[in-house]
Amino acid sequence: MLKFYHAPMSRSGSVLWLLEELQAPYELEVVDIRREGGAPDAYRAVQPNKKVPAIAHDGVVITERAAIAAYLADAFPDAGLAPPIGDPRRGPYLSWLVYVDAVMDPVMTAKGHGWIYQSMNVSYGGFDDMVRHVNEALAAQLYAAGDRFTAADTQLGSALHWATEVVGILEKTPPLTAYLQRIAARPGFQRYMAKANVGMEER
Ligand SMILES: N[C@@H](CCC(=O)N[C@@H](CS)C(=O)NCC(=O)O)C(=O)O
Repeated sequence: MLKFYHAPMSRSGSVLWLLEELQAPYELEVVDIRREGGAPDAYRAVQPNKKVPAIAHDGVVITERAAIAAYLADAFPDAGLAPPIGDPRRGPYLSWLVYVDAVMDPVMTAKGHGWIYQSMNVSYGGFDDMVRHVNEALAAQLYAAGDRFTAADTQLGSALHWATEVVGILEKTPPLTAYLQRIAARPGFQRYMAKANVGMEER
């Protein structure tokens, strides 16, 4: 049994997309993170900071998007979204899967808020370095970890979709445009988009 704690228009969208790619059966619970005071305190038993996403798989709770993505892709290997241990693509796959949350997310948040900082003073570095790295990677290969779509792409694709299409803080260069078109053509992405507003009507 797989339970997915989600809020529409939030970072949990990347996990919703991954679940649709995996075609794993799941039960979706909407968490109202936008009510005054945030999610109910009882939700801390699932996510200590009252954030989404979270999953509970056969009674075990997993939090943090990167961990959830890695966990789910391994838990449902038939979908082929995680290079297995021993596969040379596993290293780049894990690097990208984590880079999105450890570097891209804070860097783009800082950019969005106009925060000024010295990139060498923070673990996540600077915006321009991130932009260069992402563009060079996607100019050289079709997907985050090479020539095949993986769970690193639900991470990377979500971040790029948000940054270019939703908030417009990232320039849509030719490599980024081509990548976004590739992922938008995926049936899993289209199933995700069809469900993207689930929970909005409850507000
Ligand atoms: N590090 C967390 C971040 C998740 C996160 O920032 N979630 C936001 C939604 S975009 C949230 O739930 N915010 C509600 C709150 O802080 O009360 C992860 O990667 O899972």
